[in-house]
Amino acid sequence: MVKVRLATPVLQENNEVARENRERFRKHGIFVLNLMSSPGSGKTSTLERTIGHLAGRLRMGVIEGDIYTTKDAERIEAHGVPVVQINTAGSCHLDARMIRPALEDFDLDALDLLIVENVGNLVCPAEFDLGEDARAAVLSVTEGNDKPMKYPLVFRQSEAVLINKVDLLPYTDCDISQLEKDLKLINPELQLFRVSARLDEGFGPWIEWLQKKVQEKKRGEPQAG
Ligand SMILES: Nc1nc2c(ncn2[C@@H]2O[C@H](COP(=O)(O)OP(=O)(O)OP(=O)(O)O)[C@@H](O)[C@H]2O)c(=O)[nH]1
Ligand SMILES: [Mg+2]
Repeated sequence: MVKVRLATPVLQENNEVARENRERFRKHGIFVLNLMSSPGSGKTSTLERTIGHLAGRLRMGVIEGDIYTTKDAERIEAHGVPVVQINTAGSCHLDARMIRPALEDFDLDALDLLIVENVGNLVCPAEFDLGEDARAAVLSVTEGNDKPMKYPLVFRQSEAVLINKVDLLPYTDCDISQLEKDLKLINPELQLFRVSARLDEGFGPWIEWLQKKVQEKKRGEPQAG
């Protein structure tokens, strides 16, 4: 019988640091969202629209996870929001140990909401707790209807899914009702939001959901994440 132990210590250590991060967020009353998706679904684009809608309503910060570049962080910085870039130097996901030092660059007392854009990947990020309160996924209608069933973990662990690029629906073979049914089969609790970051459409309910989460966190109500 072959014993395989490799992954356990890595994940165990990650979970310990994630607990420390979570405690730190609790002390400061910050709601933290881990945003995940495959490359190009529209994490940064939906984040930019979210920043626009929340301006003057919530104090927001962003952590950008990217393998090598600072391109996404530059896009966020242009909106005047505090942003910290983490380059994972080849790793396909963020982990809790990468988040911990990045927090030193924020004034945590000046934040209500921290959104972490994870590395574009539909598999690896789902394995690593960062200390967040909730996870959300972006899924664009151009990716194919089979993606929820093929990559269920990220959707099972998310509380919300932004179904993005709905402006492109006429040009795809996406059956959005079936896509939503499949997502609900994987996770009946999922909140689904149809949006177009390109057209800035459909963001109202998403913004309400985020604001509700932030208020719950401020009141010290338990978060599912
Ligand atoms: N038509 C259309 N294009 C979009 C929409 N949202 C994003 N895009 C485009 O999709 C491409 C990828 O968007 P990003 O926001 O950079 O995607 P991302 O998930 O952050 O990508 P990575 O960080 O590389 O994983 C860009 O060319 C966007 O302009 C949308 O709602 N409609
Ligand atoms: Mg991005």
